[in-house]
Amino acid sequence: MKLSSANINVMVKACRKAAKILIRDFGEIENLQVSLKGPGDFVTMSDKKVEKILIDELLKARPNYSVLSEEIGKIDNDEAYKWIIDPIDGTANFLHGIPHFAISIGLEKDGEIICGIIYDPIKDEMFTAEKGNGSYLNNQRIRVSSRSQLKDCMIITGGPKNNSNESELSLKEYINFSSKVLIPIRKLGSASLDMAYVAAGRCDGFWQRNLNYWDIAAGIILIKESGGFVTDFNGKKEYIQNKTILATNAKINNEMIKVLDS
Ligand code: 2AM
Ligand code: CA
Repeated sequence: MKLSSANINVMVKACRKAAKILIRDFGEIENLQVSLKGPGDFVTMSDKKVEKILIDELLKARPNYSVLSEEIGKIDNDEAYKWIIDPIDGTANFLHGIPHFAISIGLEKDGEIICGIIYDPIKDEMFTAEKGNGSYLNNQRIRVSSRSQLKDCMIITGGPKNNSNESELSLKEYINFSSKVLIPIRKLGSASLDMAYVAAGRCDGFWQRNLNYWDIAAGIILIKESGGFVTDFNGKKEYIQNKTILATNAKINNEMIKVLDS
């Protein structure tokens, strides 16, 4: 059992409150699939409702902190601290009634992520991490896997979106990785959960292009605090500017960079 900081407690509380709405709305999706209009507008509403609860709760506890969130964008307050929020990560899964999506919240201080939580409300899996204090799944310590040979690894990715001008590159990377691993590459549809799964040792490596900061903010600290590496495709720390992210168990980092470079 770990001791959580006040900030993690604030994040968990906000997340659990918002998750109640998310679970209730997910239960409605099945009915809407068969309706003529489909669940599109309903999901957009859901996304906004969840975001509002999260921001209201987080700012109630920390009124001076700034916010960056997928739907509303930026709220500028305190210079040092910023909540980075993705209310539903894995929106397409949610819309199709597939129970694999998450709420993701990161806390940045002076440009560095210091806390993160990723919550899968359907499986009731709460991933939390804090700088210097390790990564946890439902209060149990988690660590990255120890596999050191890429061929034995479970590798995951996401994208490309059909309007991406880097589709060809992404598909080439997919082909290259596919020829190196025995288990076919997984695409689970939620970047934050992909990173949480690497942190928990369920998967060994994750790469993706064109993600936004809110997709990866919480995942970054989870990976670091579970003993993994997070870099861009060049092995540098410019994953936000370069919009390429590689998260691994550390052991296969160099091998994955070589494949991305080939
Ligand atoms: P979302 O559900 O919040 O939109 C699917 O591959 C994952 O990538 C999801 O986490 C999805 O987040 C995210 N994603 C967001 N923007 C993307 C983009 N431009 N290209 C690929 N994936 C994107
Ligand atoms: Ca997202």
